[in-house]
Amino acid sequence: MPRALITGITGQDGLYLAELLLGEGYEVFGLLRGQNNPKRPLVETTVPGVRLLTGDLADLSSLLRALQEAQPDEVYNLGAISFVAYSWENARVTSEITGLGVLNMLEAVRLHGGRERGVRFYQASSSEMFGKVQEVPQRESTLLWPRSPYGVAKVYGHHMTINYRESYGMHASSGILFNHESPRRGPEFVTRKVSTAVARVALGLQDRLVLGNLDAQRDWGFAGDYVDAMWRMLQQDVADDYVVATGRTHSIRDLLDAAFAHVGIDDWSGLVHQDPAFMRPAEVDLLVGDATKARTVLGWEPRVGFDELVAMMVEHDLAEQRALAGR
Ligand code: GDR
Repeated sequence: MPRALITGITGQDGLYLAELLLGEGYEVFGLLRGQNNPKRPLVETTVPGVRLLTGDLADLSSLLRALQEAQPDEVYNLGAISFVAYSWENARVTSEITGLGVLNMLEAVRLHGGRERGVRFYQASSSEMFGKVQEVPQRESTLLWPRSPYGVAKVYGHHMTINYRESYGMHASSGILFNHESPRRGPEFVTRKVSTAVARVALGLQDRLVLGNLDAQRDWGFAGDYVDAMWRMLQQDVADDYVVATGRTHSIRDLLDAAFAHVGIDDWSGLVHQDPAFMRPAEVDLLVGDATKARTVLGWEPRVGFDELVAMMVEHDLAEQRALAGR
């Protein structure tokens, strides 16, 4: 039975990846941070087969202990402070967890004898590293130009992953994932913020939605598809870096069009308001990825398109909000 350790098990991707690995017959371990973590019940009910270990990306010895307990064949480093807007106000802690946390995990795998034991490592890198894009679409070789403390920290983790591969011969791969969403997305991210608000407007529970920049463009895919790309990367004989994206980009306005249309509202102009509080000090204007390498080498394809993704999220939130309102 192959064994996997996932950091960031409480997040959207951790849950989807755990489901995938359990389905593939893995023994799955999840790293949980902190004392009495409030997300423990979520993990225990969503993926009951996962064995939870405690540890913190800021604490190397806790990572070593987790590796000793889990004895993993594959390590998926999904843990991070992942909300870009938060990273300006909390640049230091974002750098320590999202950046230096990667070094700690790589170093723990190395000290654990990862290369000798054949441990394979996945780093969750991000399209935010492209920031002020130097090429359209963005591919593995595109110059990185991050625009947020979060993006800078992810660049550090990405290059450190490559460095451990090159310095120590570790099987360490970096997946440069573009935005990926689902009904499990946190409410602070724009897709879920919109899908929840649209459901509540349709049910008469809310009359307006307040957003920031409506002109930014993102390449949005379905998180369930993207964890499959992570797994495929670690099944390769040779570790490498891959862009994972749909190749299609949409603005926040397109997102609003699709979400409101799903509940029969064609003109949302009176329902959406803009507030500078949601604007970012520096914006990533246009992200669109070229996943040719992932398609050809990994045989990976995104299955869920933009309209289907938005419909899935709005439907989920309609059911959830109805249930909450009925309580
Ligand atoms: P992003 O996701 O920063 O791309 O990072 P997010 O959904 O937060 O923002 C996407 C775009 O929407 C604009 N926007 C708003 N965003 C939020 N959150 N709230 C608003 O009210 C709002 N109004 C407009 C933003 O300005 C931005 O342009 C996500 C995260 O999951 C990262 O961890 C991951 O690395 C990248 O995707 C790939």
